[in-house]
Amino acid sequence: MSKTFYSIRMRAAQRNMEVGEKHVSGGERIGSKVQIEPIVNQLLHKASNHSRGDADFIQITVEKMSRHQIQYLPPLEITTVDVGSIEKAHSEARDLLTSVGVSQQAQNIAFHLLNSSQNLRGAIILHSKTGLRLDDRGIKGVRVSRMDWQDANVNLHERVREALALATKVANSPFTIAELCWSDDPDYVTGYVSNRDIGYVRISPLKRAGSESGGRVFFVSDEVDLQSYIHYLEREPILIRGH
Ligand code: PML
Repeated sequence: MSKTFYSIRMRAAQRNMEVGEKHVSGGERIGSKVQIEPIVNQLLHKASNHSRGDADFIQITVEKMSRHQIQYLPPLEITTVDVGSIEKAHSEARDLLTSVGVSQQAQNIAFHLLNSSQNLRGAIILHSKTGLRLDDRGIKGVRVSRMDWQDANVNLHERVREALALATKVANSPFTIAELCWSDDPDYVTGYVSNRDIGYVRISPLKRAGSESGGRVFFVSDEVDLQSYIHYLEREPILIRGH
């Protein structure tokens, strides 16, 4: 009999009657039955200790999955580029995006969106040439879900571990040209550009400390089948193995 796995995910927010909901934190894990409790505790801890503020709404979902559905992937290769200024970091990120075929126009739109978004729960999908936004999810965006490391003890900082698993899943789709991300956490200024050829290139500082702007943009090819792309990102389980 095959082992059962569970998707365990968390979302935390502040609820403000006047301005609506402020996204605080999210988390994605996959585990076996005995791992559910420690994973729920870890996600609860993450939701309750975030520099975007105190959550007054925390939702944790535990959902059974079949092992047969799981696809296993090796992680993208990590490189780190530490430059002295935000200007140089943006220029480095733009050079990488250009090298993989993202147009200047799409880059301009992506940088503008990430600089001005302070409340994006999921990712924005942009056409890599025209820069047109293709998803219709508004500030909710598309939340990449159902991915984790096979070995929870992988020797990486929690934030890098989570972002690398997500970037590896995104890069694995044939429709992804590249991803650009920086955190909306005011205490964290490192971000990355990634895809299957360049790997996961960490770049710092992509924003000024104290800013709550940030999020993720996925640049996609002309051939994208949006429905199956979003289904893959949101629903198809991926475990990352080896590092
Ligand atoms: C996030 O935490 O919201 C995204 C983190 C991106 C960068 C992670 C890293 O340092 O590699």
